[in-house]
Amino acid sequence: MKAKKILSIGLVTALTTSMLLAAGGCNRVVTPPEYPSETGSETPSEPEKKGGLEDGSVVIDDNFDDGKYAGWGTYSASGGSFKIGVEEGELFVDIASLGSLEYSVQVFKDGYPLSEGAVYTMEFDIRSDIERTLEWRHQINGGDYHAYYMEKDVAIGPETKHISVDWTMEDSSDPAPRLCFNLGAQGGLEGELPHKVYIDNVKLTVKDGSNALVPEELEPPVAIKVNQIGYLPDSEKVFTAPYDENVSEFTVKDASTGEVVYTGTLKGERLHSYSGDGSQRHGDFSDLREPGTYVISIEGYEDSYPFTIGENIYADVYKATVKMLTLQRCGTKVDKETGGVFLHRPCHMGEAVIYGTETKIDVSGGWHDAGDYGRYVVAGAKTVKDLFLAYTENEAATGDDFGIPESGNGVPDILDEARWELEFFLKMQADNGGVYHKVTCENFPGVVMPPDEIEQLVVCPISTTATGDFAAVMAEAYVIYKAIDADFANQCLEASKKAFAYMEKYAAADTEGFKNPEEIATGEYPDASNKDEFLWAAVELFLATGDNQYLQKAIEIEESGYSLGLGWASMGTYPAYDYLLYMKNGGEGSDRLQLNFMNRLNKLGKNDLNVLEKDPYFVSLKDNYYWGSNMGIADNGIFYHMMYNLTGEEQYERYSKRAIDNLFGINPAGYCYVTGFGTHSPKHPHHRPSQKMGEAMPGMLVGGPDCYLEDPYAKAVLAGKRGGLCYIDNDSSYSTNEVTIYWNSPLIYLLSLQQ
Ligand code: G3I
Ligand code: 9MR
Ligand code: ZN
Repeated sequence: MKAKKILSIGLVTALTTSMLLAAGGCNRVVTPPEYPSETGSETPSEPEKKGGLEDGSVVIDDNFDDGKYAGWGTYSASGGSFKIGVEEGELFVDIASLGSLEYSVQVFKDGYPLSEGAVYTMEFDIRSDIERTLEWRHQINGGDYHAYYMEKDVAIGPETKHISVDWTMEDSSDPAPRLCFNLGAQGGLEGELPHKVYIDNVKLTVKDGSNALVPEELEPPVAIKVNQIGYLPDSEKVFTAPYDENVSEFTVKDASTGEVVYTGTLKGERLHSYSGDGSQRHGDFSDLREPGTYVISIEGYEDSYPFTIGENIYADVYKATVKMLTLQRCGTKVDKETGGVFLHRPCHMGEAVIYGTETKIDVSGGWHDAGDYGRYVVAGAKTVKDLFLAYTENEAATGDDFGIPESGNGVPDILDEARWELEFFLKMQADNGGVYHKVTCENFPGVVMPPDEIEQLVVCPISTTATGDFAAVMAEAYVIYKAIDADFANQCLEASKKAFAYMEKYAAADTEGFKNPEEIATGEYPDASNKDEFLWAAVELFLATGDNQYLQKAIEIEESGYSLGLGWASMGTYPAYDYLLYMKNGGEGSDRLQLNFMNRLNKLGKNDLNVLEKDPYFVSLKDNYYWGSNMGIADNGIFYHMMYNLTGEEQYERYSKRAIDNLFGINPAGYCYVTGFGTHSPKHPHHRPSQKMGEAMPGMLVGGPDCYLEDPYAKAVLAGKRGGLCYIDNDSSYSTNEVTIYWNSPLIYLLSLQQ
């Protein structure tokens, strides 16, 4: 409705999606947990399938009278340019350029559900300064973005038009659809520009809800959590179950015969869960060594998922996690033998234009980052480093028979795979030594196979984080490939030195890090601090060459502050560990640097141990599950193993292994988070090839719980959930259910230790 003054204005720059939604977050007010209660003694009630919605119930009711437009956002692509805001109680869209697509100018509303079988009345008022048309639609917000209901070519002009339509939702219920007003180019429309369109009194009501199917509540996880893949015969074998004063015993039963093969006592300690799923406790059946497939049974609870005790039980998942990288290869075909249904023609073979120039270069190769097909240097560097660690730590485990194209060539497959990325990296280095941050198209593609993303590739500007990472992995590549292919190794070392020289010139001046250029909407990988990357480069170059200038630089950076970590942004733990191991093995260097590194790692390690000992799921995140939390858990597994190697303290080794138990099922949501493995694993990852083929590519670790609810689907279905329960197996939820090369790689490392 119209009001007198201009109340608020939002500005949209081209090619960004701005979410004007209420922010999620773990410090948000949460509703109390529904399951299980703090005593943990209740089993969950069966989810009900409720039928029907009340007639007349209001789903959307926005009249903009308060000047706000919560839940509304904008998307623009292919040249659309516009602003939105509220003026006199109406939502206005001030269009400067239509772009080339209907949705080049898109105003949308999120945050409402649609129920299958319901008859809705959709109403709104609309007018425009000029005679033009618009398209409006309710659509799925992800995947193929198909419409549930839409009208095209609706004529509008200066006279307010009241639209009122009844329609039936025929698709499956969708808890997070999107209502879109597409105001870009409509079949040759060339109206006067700029012009304004005004939207008001947007209302969606249930006209007839008698046949509506209301979605079931999310099914609660099975209460007894086990490592769904299983346990090695001589390993410690633990599980997690709700704390319950009424029972003290558990049994392990043969999964097929039901015969009890082991009886044990549940541990007494009551462990607080940060995920709102009640107190928990542990059980231990390490003494059971007999190979077989079993379940855990506790009176009053559903049996656990089955698990296996046996030698080599991680061999298949290990190979599959490595092969995922092969299947993510870009600039090549994936044949049927390697890829099965995920085979495809060579992809992304065209030259890429260097941003802001007309120069085109060949940057083919490397791995697709994730569910999208971008190739990002900082992400690739972490992945390569984890593969190097797996190789140097346990060379025996890095076989030559993983079923990748180079299998059987006499070089460990893990090194063949890493080299695929390194060859691409070499193409990403500019003449001045700097390394381009990434190569992607301007926007994320739709749900298409890799060769069907055919938009122009753009090489984005050099970043110091990419350059530092590049220098580090290239220096280590020299060491690793020296005996395999000396020419390649030398090429890596030269490239590393060149990148390092660039860092010496430009790193200090760069305090902001890479930012997406205006037209580019793909993954940003922002990171304002390049010190850890620079430190990493200095340490690896010192280890590769023994040259003191690099050691001096490492000392200087270390003393000026940097962040530890094994992620794509903070990576200081890699150089710290590599240097400490070198010194431990009798290397010559700076004792002071050794002491500083060790002090920092010890502090971090001890802090973690304190939390880990009290956490039911063996993680130190407490309730802070962020985007890619499974990487955090896997990275910590690496860190604890590093600490074990450095200190010999058994507790670290114990928790390093527990990271695998967590990822394979002992977590709040009860998933084995690797596609294709375990009984309850993700089936609908946000991964375009999997979405396109209608089945999950195996061997991929999904991102896992993200309590900040960073996509519309997660916002809709996970509201009120906490910590490790903020996970949803739906391909629209890119913030919890995407996959990436650098979430797989720490798991590859952990599994390599178990071979
Ligand atoms: O780590 C902090 C945590 O300490 C803090 O408490 C919390 C709340 O502010 O935020 C955490 O940071 C999060 C960060 O990931 C952790 O790495 C950010 O909120 C979160 O937005 C950020 O998400 C990143 C996401 O891109 C969006 O930029 C993911 O790490 C990153 O893995 C993901 O990467 C995408 C690429 O852009 C594109 N390709 C797919 C890939 C995977 O989804
Ligand atoms: O598919 C994209 C995924 O690979 C990214 O990690 C994610 C975060 O940047 O974004 C996904 O793309 C979504 C985009 O950000 C917003 N519109 C919907 C896209 C996915 O359906
Ligand atoms: Zn490709």
